[in-house]
Amino acid sequence: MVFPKDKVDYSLYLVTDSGMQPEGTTLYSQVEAGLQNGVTLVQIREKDCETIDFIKEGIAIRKLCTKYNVPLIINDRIDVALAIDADGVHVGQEDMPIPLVRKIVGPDRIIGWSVGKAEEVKQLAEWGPDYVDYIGVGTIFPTLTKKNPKKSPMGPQGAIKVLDALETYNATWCKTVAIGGLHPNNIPRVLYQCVSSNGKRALDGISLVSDIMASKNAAGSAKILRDLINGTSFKYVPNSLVSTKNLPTTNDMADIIKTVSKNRPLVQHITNKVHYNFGANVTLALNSSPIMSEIESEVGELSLIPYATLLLNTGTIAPIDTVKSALRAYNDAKRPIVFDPVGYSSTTTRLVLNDTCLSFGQYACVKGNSSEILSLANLSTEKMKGVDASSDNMDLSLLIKATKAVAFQFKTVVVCTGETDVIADGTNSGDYQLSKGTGNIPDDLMCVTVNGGPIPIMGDITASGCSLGSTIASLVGGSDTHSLFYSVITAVALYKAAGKLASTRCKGSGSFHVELIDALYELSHNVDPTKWDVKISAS
Ligand code: 3NM
Ligand code: MG
Repeated sequence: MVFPKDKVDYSLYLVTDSGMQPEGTTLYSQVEAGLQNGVTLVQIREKDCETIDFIKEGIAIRKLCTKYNVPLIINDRIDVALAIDADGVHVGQEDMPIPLVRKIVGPDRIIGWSVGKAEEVKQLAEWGPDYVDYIGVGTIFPTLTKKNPKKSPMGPQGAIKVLDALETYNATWCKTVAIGGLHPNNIPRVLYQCVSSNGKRALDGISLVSDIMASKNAAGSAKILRDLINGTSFKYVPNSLVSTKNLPTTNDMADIIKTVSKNRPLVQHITNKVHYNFGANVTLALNSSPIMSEIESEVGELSLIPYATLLLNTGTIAPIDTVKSALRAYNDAKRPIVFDPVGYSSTTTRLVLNDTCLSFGQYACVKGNSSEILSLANLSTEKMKGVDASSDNMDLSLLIKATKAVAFQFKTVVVCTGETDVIADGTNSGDYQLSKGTGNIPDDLMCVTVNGGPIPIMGDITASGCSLGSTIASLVGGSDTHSLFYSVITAVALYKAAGKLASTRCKGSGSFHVELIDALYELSHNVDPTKWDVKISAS
């Protein structure tokens, strides 16, 4: 009797790889340590092994899995799976075609399939519920485990596309596990972000090799993974991720600015050269401390300084390894990261670079102009139609739709800048859960607009948009007692109010530069948001 398909728990799926286990352990002892500490499914994966050795190992692990009542899957070798009476097989795109696999293994055994692209889901749906029972979705992140990798890492965003395809084709029977480069530092983020765009489906589990197989303490490693997978709340900023209503009061906003002045956050800028001096002065005007550092070896220390915050602006980019280290350091320290994907997809280089940044970090806030946010939301063609065919009002509704879509996808607060700024909260209170999704859709997200009328001179100075990034970073980093959404709204409103004030005082673009810093200084030292000339509305 094989393990009943409907009883399979995909949550923590251990795939073996002989040869990586540390001295003093065996493949068997590593698998047993996993099974004793929360592994719910085991796959034996042997790529260079004599059949006789595969069979011997298979029989031993078969007994072990039976003892712990956990199903056993065999990678690729259908003959071995049948010979040792495994509960299922796992095959890749270039292995035996699924209909033939099903013909051989019969209706009851589990069949798993490796899926690396959303397009592959169509085939799975055409075969229908009697063929593929689950898919391994990957490669998510780079891994040294898979020799000769044929796929480049897809990141959480690639996995979301696969989940979306399963929803599109209504493949409700098919379970999903993510695989590739998964470790405790990224698993909560992957589980949190990987939700289909209709909110109905999340991953059913995490599949991995080295985190357990190569561990000197496999029991301890499995326990850590189990706890993360059982978790329901991902905390990546000191601020609350719960906002009870759309709009902060003027008291909330005043309190946020005063708290920032008290805490004086360190704002590390990894930014473009044009923004260096202005961004540092804007940060200082807000009672915060700028540091313009791109030194990889110090990001760890900087991220541990109380109230440290990272602004990552991709206008001119630091070495990608520095960026990845900084993202890792600030995420590990649970300190906020604000991302400004400059020229998001204007060239292929920028697209790859920005997507890499997006796939390697969890952001507190993503801030972009309308074309950046529309591209991120994959709505830029619609935008062109909109510009041709419709009123400004229609345009704003498209921007709101795009802002919400990006916020939902990256589970972050998104700011889309323009004459009317749009801010949407996609953080879902930091909640995550296997399988279930969020239960809402992007259109349901809390969203506000901030309007102060046109300030055309903003476009006549350089780095004015980048410095909104500095302002957001200062406020989210310094205001730990308030929600992330409120802190971002306050930053956007403060910056707009200062822009308005400066535009009435300046003589031209040169003095506007100076007046803007003066106005930010004034509004954050003499705090009274009731006097700001901006309108914040729920939308
Ligand atoms: N399959 P680790 S990635 C076995 O992308 C395997 O289909 C992959 O190992 C795929 O957890 C992978 O050590 C290796 O990164 C995963
Ligand atoms: Mg294979």
